[in-house]
Amino acid sequence: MKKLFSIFFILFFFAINSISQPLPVPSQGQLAWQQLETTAFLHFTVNTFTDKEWGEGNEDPKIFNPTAFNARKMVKTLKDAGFKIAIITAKHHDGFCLWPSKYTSHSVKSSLWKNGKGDVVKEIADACREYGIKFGVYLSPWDRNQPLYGTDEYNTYYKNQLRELLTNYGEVAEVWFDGAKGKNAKDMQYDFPGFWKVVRQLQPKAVMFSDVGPDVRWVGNESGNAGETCWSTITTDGMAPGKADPNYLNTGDPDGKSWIPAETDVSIRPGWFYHASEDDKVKTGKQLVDLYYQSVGRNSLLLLNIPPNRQGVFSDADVSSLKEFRTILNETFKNNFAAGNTDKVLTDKELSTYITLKENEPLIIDFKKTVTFDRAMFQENIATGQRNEEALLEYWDGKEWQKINQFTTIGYKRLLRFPAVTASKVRITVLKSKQPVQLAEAGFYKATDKE
Ligand code: FUL
Repeated sequence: MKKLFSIFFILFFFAINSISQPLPVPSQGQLAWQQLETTAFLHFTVNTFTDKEWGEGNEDPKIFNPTAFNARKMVKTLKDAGFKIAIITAKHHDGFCLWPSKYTSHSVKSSLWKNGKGDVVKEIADACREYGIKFGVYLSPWDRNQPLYGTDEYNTYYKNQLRELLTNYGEVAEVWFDGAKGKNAKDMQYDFPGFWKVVRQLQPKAVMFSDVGPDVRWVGNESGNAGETCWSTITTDGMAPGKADPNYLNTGDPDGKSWIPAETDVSIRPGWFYHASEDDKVKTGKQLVDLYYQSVGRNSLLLLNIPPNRQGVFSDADVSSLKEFRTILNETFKNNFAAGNTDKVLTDKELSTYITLKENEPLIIDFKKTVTFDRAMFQENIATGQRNEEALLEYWDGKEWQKINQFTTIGYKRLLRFPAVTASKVRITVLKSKQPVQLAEAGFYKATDKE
């Protein structure tokens, strides 16, 4: 009887464990954000005029004087290059505000630019609306100018500034909370829960970035590299902005309790701010395309920084790299060989329509003719969570299946690059997954010669 009971108990234990646990899923806002793919950062402040990366906080506001500031021109360049948000450094670590804040005189209102009547944040926000891209703000918690810094009143000052930015400039799609702080900076306990509450109240649709969310997380480096394995889930227990393991953030955690996808921030130049000495170090269009594969192609989102120069526009080298970047992407992904040759849900560009793939039950895609391709793309219906852990892509050589690539996570998007293969069919096999994979999209492409 005792033995029977133990057997029953063991069977019961396995049965319970095989029932799938609910996976973390994205909010509507996170889901929409992920699909933006390419977003832009604009680092602009007194540093642009002092040639520094981190200002000291004691800069004379008069030095901020772009000679030909043109928000519309910059935003149009971003729009044409396919960027979906522009995030402006409303205030960087030096404390200088690009908008005329009521709470400090250390801002554009004390500058020579437009005789102190200008507002960079407003001009960027208006241009974004005009060209139909989203608008976001970066407001550095670390402030080297504000005398209140280090006291609890600074939290009030910071929230007041957030309120200005989130009430006076229309819809804000993303708010960036930077965890960076110098080693010798004063001690300061930031009221992050309070900051986040202000955002939720005033801009409920905005996603909030910090190292550890609450909505989107840092990818763990500034070189534009999401992990080859990249989960949109992490567990944030014991972590805070500025206090998280970059390696953990880079790959995420298959068993993470919260959906907090990775954002890959990287600059088109070595520095975040404009320096004339880096005019010949602007990444080429091809290098930007590599960044796209390493971020968007690894279940992340590319946040590319293009710093305005001292005139207040993008430099020519940056603009031509952006154009080359978009041309290459458009040409490479123009023609999907799977279109018309497979269940149409896989090429309808809808994440919510999918084919369910169980482990070791391959899906064959027959191109119905011989084609040559060197890029593959997969997407999961992430609305129900991220599921694929390991998959295999093969092609039919006329006699047997040959391996093209074995890879790990898919998530929102996985892009694979491999030496050109000529074949008439491929098959994809999920080898390991948290739950059956809802494969929403599949694509096979031949990269343009420009890539
Ligand atoms: C970092 C900052 O210290 C850099 O200056 C830059 O703003 C980058 C995006 O974040 O933490």
